Amino acid sequence: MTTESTLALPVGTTLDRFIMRQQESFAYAKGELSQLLRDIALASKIVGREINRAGLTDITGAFGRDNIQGESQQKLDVIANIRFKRALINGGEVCGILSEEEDDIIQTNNYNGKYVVAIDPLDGSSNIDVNVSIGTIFSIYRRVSPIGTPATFEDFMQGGRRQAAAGYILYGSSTVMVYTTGKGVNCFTYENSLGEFFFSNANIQMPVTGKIYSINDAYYDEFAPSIKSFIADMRVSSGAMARYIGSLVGDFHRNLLKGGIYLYPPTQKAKEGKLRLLYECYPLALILEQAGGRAIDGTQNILDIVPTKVHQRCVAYLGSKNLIDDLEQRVLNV
Ligand code: AHM
Ligand code: MG
Repeated sequence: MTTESTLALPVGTTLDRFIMRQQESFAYAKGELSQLLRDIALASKIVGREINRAGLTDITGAFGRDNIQGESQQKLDVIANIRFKRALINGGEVCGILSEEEDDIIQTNNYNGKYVVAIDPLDGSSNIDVNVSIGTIFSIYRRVSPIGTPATFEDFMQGGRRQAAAGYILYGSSTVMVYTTGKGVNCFTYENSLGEFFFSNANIQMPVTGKIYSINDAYYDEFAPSIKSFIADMRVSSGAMARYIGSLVGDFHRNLLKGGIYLYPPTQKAKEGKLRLLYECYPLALILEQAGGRAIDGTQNILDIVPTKVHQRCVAYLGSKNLIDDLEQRVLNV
């Protein structure tokens, strides 16, 4: 569903104006969420600039420390984390942040901030040093803790359906920001010389089916028979294409526009899946639902998963409706 004011906005409208106009369609909106989205866009411009000149400065490679997930942090992971935190703290709308890069909830000391943000500041770490697309993924909630107090664990444990907004930034052949506030999915493309995001794809609808499947084939032997049979059938279907960048945002964005499915089943190493629920799967699941696609963990809609941990992992099948319906039948009928 897209509001009339959104529909009336032409391609080429700046992100700031779009956000302002969209705000008018929410009764009683005071502009805090709008400001928060602008803060995220600002940080993404700064991170995008750092990424673009990464090879010229000493910011590629490992930082020399592991994050909470036991994964090696890259220097750009750390820089992106600092940039997003700074923008969100200075912006003042957020009382707490959950970042993939930090163990605990980050208190911003903005006790009057009405929102919390869960974020993967730079996703696709293995692609950072080789000029391949990477991204930022974010999820926004209205806090449930009282205004005037620090953010709480419960603020982040509300579940996917209570997201106030969700989105991602893809630093690819061009930089795009895609987000939803629950009224459709819109995409904005960054114009480098002007330093602005411009409205480029209105009310994105995912094709109901597709030819693309995206999965790390190296784990094939570890997959359950239902997943293997799905992949086997995809391979022999007419026009099928395997496409896997290894950057979730890039794989997701391509499939969103062209139709297809992204799969990260359980593996021996990642028995609960690899992707993170709060700042990878929930936001992409909301975008999919808004765009007519589906996101499941095999047995349920990802948005219905009840969270228990801030860095919880999740099995993820994200894609076009018909492909997910097919996969779901196979998984459920074993
Ligand atoms: P990260 O958050 O450490 O970057 O890991 C998430 C990434 C996703 O972007 C990508 O889809 C997936 O991990 C790739 O995993 P694998 O290399 O196991 O295929
Ligand atoms: Mg990630």
